[in-house]
Amino acid sequence: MTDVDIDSSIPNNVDLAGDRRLRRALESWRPRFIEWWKGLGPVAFQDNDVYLRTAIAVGQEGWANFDYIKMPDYRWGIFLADRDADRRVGFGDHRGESVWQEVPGEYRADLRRLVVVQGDTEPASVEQQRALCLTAPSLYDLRNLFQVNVEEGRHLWAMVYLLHRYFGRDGREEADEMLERHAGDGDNPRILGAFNEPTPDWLSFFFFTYFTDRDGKFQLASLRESGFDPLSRTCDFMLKEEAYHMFVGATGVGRVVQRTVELMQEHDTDDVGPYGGVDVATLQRYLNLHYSVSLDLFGAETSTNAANYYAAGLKGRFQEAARDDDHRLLDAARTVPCVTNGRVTAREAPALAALNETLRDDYVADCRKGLDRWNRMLADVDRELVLPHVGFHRSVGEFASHRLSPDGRLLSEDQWSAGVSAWLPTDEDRTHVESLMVGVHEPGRMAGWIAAPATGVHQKPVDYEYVRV
Ligand code: BYC
Repeated sequence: MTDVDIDSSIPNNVDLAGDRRLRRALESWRPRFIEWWKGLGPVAFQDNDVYLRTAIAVGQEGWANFDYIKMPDYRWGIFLADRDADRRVGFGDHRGESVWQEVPGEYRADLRRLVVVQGDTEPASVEQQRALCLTAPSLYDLRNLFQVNVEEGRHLWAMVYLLHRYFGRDGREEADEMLERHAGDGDNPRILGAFNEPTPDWLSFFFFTYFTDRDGKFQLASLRESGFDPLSRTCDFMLKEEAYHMFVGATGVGRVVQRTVELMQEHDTDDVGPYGGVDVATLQRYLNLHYSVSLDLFGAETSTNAANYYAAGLKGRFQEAARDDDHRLLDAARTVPCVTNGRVTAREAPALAALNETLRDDYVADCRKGLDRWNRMLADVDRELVLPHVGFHRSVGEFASHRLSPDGRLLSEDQWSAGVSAWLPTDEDRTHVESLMVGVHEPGRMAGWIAAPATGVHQKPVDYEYVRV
């Protein structure tokens, strides 16, 4: 077990007290983080008491504490999962060697890039979601939004710790730049596409936490396999918190679906908009948008970056150890989708080069599970939600230069223009969804477009005062 220093100005289990230079460097980054949080974090409720979970340890039992806290006072800490002294690199050219406790010189640039890309997404999502607190459908949801936000802040701390501790001066500069790029900024945007898209309403938020946070799950799980042990242990612990973020998305969309079904039955119509609901076609369009934007986050179908990361032992596959192969992939091949002679087809590619696609496949399978649950409710009204074709509305990789319909047909530009209003959120959809967004602040009460959750947080009732407003 690693000792936890919970009373330090930066709670940690990485012995900051024993490294004065590092502690002082992080302490000098802290005011800039707080300034960023106050300036670009939630636009309101910064002085209210919020019932939040705070990480305080890394063991199986009791790793978090629940209490009222004002968000700027949240104890953002640095926690790495416990070290396994016998851990070995599980894949690539170094398979079987002891994992590294310091950054190998030859992999420094690649590792730094991975840490920076990962880190950049965390504050980005907080920025994207900053105005949502004004229109939360309940106090329960408001609290969940803030929980997600403070933990994304902690995930930024996790990456900033790695940059400061292991990457010297350029690491410190990268840490500063995390607070200088901003989601959607014309001059200095966030690194990955999906993190520059606005999250203008709660329906978008739930789909974002379902689809985009799930990319986080798969990327973090791949980085957890890393031969660079501090990165692996950091991601291992981040995944604990990440699970809740996806729960917020899965149950959030599920509650909207439930309410839609209720309204359809009550009024005997598909068109629940006039009754203050979101109809299934609109849900499908929001799903199409967030799913396709999240698919882009896995990169191109074949990537020398991905092959190099794997060969070097920096980034593995999802659940690497459970795979029944040589974990080097030097001679392996697989097919990847492509467009040839006006047809969507597949081509063979080296498995090493196709690792982004392999991770995307795992992600797609995981996405289906939530849909199955939502569709069990929708079956009562004879409707269903579907995942669009992987080539629909893509901006990265093979499909970026083609137009595909959600069912995977190649389209001309004219056909696309004629169909797009059925496939992606329209201005009308957005106006309607926006009209439903009203803040509800009475404990236990829900806005009319969403059903109540089945249970509250941490054994508290649904009508608990999760935020003291
Ligand atoms: N937008 O070789 P390729 C999370 C760039 S989410 C813009 O295929 P690679 C979270 C790419 O950088 C998880 N650019 O790329 C969720 C490359 O540029 P260079 C975040 C893109 O490197 C919710 C070029 O295109 N973590 O935690 O194989 C809330 C060629 O592409 C995009 C990670 O992503 C894009 N979507 O794969 C909060 C893990 N895609 O090098 C948090 C770390 C690609 O030619 N990152 N490009 O200049 C990685 O492993 C890889 O960087 C990527 C890209 C998988 C993202």
